[in-house]
Amino acid sequence: MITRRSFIGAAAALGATAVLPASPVAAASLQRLVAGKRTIEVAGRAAGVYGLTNKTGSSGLVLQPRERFSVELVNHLDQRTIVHWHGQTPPPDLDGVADTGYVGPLAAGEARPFDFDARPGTHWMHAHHKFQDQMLLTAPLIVLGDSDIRADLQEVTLLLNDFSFRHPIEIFEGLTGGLGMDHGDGGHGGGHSMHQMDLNDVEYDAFLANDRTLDDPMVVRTERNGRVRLRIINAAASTAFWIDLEGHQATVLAVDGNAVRPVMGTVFPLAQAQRLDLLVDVAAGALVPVFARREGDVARTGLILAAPDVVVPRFTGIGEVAAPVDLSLEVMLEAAEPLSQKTAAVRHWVMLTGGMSPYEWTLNDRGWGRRHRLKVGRDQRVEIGFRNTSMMAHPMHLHGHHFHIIKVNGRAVAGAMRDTVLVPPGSTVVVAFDANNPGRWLYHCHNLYHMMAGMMSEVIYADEPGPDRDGSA
Ligand SMILES: [Cu+2]
Repeated sequence: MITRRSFIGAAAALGATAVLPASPVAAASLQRLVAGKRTIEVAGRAAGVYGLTNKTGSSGLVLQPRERFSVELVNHLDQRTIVHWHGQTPPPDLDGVADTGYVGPLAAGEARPFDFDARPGTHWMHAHHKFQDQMLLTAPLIVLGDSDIRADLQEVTLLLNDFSFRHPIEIFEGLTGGLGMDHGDGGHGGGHSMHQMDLNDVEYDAFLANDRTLDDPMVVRTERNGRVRLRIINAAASTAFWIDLEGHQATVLAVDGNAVRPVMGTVFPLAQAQRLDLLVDVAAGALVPVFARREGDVARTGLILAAPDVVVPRFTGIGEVAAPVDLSLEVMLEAAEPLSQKTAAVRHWVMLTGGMSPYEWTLNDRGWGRRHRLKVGRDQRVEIGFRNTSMMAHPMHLHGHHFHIIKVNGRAVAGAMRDTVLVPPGSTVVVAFDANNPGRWLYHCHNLYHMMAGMMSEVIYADEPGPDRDGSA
């Protein structure tokens, strides 16, 4: 029997061999990652979805300590795509987006190399093209560090998705007016019941945890008195969850791939695109359900951590109504490696604006076509204040950087380092970062439907020689 310890050791050795070639992009060293179609079963029904599959046939990538991100992305879809390496900080032309104009999307059948220094932590990858996220073109991107190897915890990754049998374009048209909002028949699609107003735009058919629903969940057998590093990724297109361990204590180790000072808890908010690393002890005879409860709804998904020999009961995807996801965890977090104390050289305010009817979501009242770019200077300390004057929460993501949360609703906080922060209705969050990755970078709401309805703009470095085109591909 191969122990986990020896498996990780062997994998690390392979990784070290694989990165030996020193040339920037040596074809032989590239890992192949295929964006393609696949079929999963959801509630007893076959569902045609997309996926990102590595050479071993599993989803996404796990990189060993100090291994480069050296990937050949291959597009096996019958349409164009491009994949963003969410949480990584590569040069702007390798960010996996087409909207900034450095590169176009990959044509059907095209392969493209990506090679850069990997940033450790729990990250993920997802399409940044049209509505392909909603088709499950999402996968984990775990970059291990030396401390992970030393800690020798049992590694478990949990990728969360929202799922509909309807095509996302149909969902979007339902939201933007193709269908009325008052088809109150409890059916699927853009119409929504009153109690969900302003929390959830979309009616889904299921919520998935590693592609499975809670009536047939993944059961992870832990070691005797096992210690698990649970890496949770909210890859859902438009759903925020509460991670709920049903009263079992866990310790927050990291958020968005950045270590924090340990915080204990039993429930944790997780907005779209955010990651949460938990240390979970599974005592002898224990069973720890890891539920992801949709905010404002009874729906839930998740996986089960079970000690050896424990009988696992059946679960259902219906629980109690969950509260709106909030900043209760955010104000308790403190980065293990915060930004230095420094006065900002430039401050920008961004109002999160727009609404449901018409379905238009904007930044400072401007959609993508009329966007105001935020200008920054190389090596400047930058502060951005997000003030949400709309009726829905917006998880705001900045590409190419990680930022420090320094103020929540007017109160200074020590704050975590993140790449995505939730800004609930009526709230203000100020983030700070050092402008150390020159280029033009997207920042946007990570609710896919809000982004596609206009809630996206750019941070652009002064004197950046990059292309100056509109980006409408
Ligand atoms: Cu939004």
